[in-house]
Amino acid sequence: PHAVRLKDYQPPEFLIDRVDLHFELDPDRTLVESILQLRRNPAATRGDGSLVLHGEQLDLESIEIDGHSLTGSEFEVDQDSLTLHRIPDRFSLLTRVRIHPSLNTALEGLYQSGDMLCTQCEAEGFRRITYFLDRPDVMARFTTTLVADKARFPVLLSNGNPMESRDLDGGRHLVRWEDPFPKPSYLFALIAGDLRVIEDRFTTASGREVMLKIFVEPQNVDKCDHAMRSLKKAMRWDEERFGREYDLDIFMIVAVSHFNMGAMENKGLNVFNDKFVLARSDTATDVDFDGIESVIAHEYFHNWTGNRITCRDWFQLSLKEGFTVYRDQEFSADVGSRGVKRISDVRLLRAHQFSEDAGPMAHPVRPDSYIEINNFYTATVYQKGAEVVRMQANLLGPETFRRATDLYFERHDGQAVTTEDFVRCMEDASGRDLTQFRRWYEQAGTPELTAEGTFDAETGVYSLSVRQFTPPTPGQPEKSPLHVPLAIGLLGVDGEDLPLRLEGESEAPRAGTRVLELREEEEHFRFVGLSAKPVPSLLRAFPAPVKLRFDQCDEDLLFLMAHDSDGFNRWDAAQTLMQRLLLTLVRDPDHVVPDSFCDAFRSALLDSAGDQALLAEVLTLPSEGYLADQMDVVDVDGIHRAHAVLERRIGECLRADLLGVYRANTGDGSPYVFTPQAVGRRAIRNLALHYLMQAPDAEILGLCQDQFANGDNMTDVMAALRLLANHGGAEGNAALESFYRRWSRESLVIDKWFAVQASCSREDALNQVLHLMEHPDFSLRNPNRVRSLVGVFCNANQVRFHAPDGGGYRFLADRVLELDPLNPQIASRLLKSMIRWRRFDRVRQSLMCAELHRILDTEELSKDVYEVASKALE
Ligand code: BAL
Ligand code: ZN
Repeated sequence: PHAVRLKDYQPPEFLIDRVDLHFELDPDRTLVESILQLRRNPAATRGDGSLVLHGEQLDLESIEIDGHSLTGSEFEVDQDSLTLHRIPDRFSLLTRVRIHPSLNTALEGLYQSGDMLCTQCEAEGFRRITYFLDRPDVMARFTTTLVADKARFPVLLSNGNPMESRDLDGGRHLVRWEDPFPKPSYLFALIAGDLRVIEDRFTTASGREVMLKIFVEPQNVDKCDHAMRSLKKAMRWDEERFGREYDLDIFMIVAVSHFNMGAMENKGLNVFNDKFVLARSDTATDVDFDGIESVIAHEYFHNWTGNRITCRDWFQLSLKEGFTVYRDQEFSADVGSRGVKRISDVRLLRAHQFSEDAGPMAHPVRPDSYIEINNFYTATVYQKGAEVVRMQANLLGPETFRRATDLYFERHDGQAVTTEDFVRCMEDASGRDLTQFRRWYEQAGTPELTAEGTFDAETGVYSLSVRQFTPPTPGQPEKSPLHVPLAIGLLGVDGEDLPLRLEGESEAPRAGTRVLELREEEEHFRFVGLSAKPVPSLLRAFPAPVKLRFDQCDEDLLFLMAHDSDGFNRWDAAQTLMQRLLLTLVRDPDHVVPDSFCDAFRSALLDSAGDQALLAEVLTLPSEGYLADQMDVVDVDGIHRAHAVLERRIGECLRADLLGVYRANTGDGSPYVFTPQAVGRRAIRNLALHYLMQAPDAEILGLCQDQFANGDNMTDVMAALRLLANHGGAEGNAALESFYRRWSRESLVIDKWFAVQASCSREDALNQVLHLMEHPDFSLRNPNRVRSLVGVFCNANQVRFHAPDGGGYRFLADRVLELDPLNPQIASRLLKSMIRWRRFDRVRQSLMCAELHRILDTEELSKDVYEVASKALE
């Protein structure tokens, strides 16, 4: 397989103005007739005059140019293209092809999910539907006619507005859709199925009525209210915050059970993994409700950031994804708790993106080469991309940033553009020079800031020096300094914010946070007018995706944890303290957890004035995976043991306090609500139960069993089930059995049942997972099922996946090889859990390496898996 490079980008030689598609739908054998209106692109550099269309796995039946059938000598077809020679500058091309949705296990293009037919075209799936210029800079107006058996497929959907609907002979019917907005092929969608619809209406800011429809399989009609509420909230928010109105008369969402990603923003017809649509309080947890709200918003926001303005090429993926993630993060912060949202976003960034940036697949936010673009739907493109937008928003300030995004929408509406075009709008609207800032898009790796501070009591000056360094990443041995916004505060002896006056400034700014803009490798700042040694609070609200090395003593961290006006840094101080203690316990298993730690934990726990969700974040230990990232050589067993020791110690020494918090936050019998307050109460209560269950006596076990049996919502039931399953024994087995019996008909709940067992740290976890692979409900063909069993075991069960006998690695490699011919995207995503093998001890290194070689030596690997395995071994 060869790499595609950004530097080789060429504009398309032809443009497509109109596309008329006609589908005769049949799961086994669908006919696709396509008529394209093509013309030469005046902006293209002339090639040899021929036209090369993308096409894969298509059985070509006939071709016509301007009504004339072509003979075999007038075109060439190979595995991935159709080449036409000697063609006019402007012409109409008709192709007829057959495709086979029921055999499509890769879930790209048109495929069968349960009883329905659906599509997934991003990034390059449209070429599995018909011959086309399947690249995002070719934007065309689509008309789609769908013909199918009416009894089997009563609902037929595509992009845009419905224009015609009529019955045909033989029990068939026809529906025609027209999308007035030019779009790239990756935004095409069609759906055919026996679906129920939930309807609502939305009146836009300018007074237009939009029909909102959510389509689901019949058994799920009672699980759509939250999704509909979320959609309406998102539509209103985008009008208010970004001035963006919806543009069609109808907006549709369809929930499908077999889906590779979370969801897809096809124009007017968003197709969703049903996990991000369906929720009832007894079947979905708070995390699910939250995920639905943000994914519905994310896909809706793409209508402007992705669809109206799209990417010129796939290297620009972050243009739409980074910006849209930023927008959905801001939405969630506005409708929920901003502080908690920031913490959970940074937790995710540190856990996934920082580790990606430190591994063999590290790449810039705007990558410059790929073998398979599906491998680049990554935490770097999405989450770091969002941080890069956030930094620009913060550098510009809210009003200027809004002017800059208005300019972006006005200047580029209807175009396929680049991240460079985005940054230029930021510059043009603000007058700022972002030349150096652009390096954030170009350089991979997580920058490390090393800070040192000293206080001179005689002069009242606090001196801060900051060095920045970005480690080498594949293909980028040396980095240049970045433009880094560093938000800081200084706390006085009573914990209040001090004014931050830099030497040479005549006026003292107001007390609070100040943003320093770093540009050089090393910079020095002198804050004057201080009467006592301050406690510095650096990186407030996490202003840049960097690691900070700053040697702060435990006392200062405890002080920040108690007093920092910045909620994020209160949390971060607690995390640093816990991380320090845990790493000490890893190195020295005999280390005694100091009473001062329990005291600090207790006073935070009993601070009932605070936001409970924030408190739960503060009191949650850093994960085993995150601790692993802090070690040069990962000590898998030591980390697991240290984690267990500390959790048990918290449970024992704070038993009475935890029980008090548990009881104080027990529901009053009123029905489930998804509000930040209610979510916070459930979070702190279940965290208390979690610590209590680390060394449970009969009373605690009884509480947990009671919560499992009588909990009136899935958040509480799942929390108790997870604890009982980890506790094991008869109680654990009984809970798992009863849960299965109760929910065996709810596929998304059964995913949870698989996931709980896959994450269970009991010693025979791998055997249990192997046993579950034989369960009648397990299928390699359903990505959600694969993720909940195989994915969870390999990513969320560090100690068992990395068992020293290599059983976990063999298991993963076997699954990757089994899945690759079926669904390469899912296979390659799973494989990523083994690519950072160099961080482990020699025994584990050689075991992982052997499995990676076994994969790479396999014939007919997909590009997806080949790219990940080969880069891992480079
Ligand atoms: N565009 C793929 C799914 C998403 O990021 O919204
Ligand atoms: Zn997206």
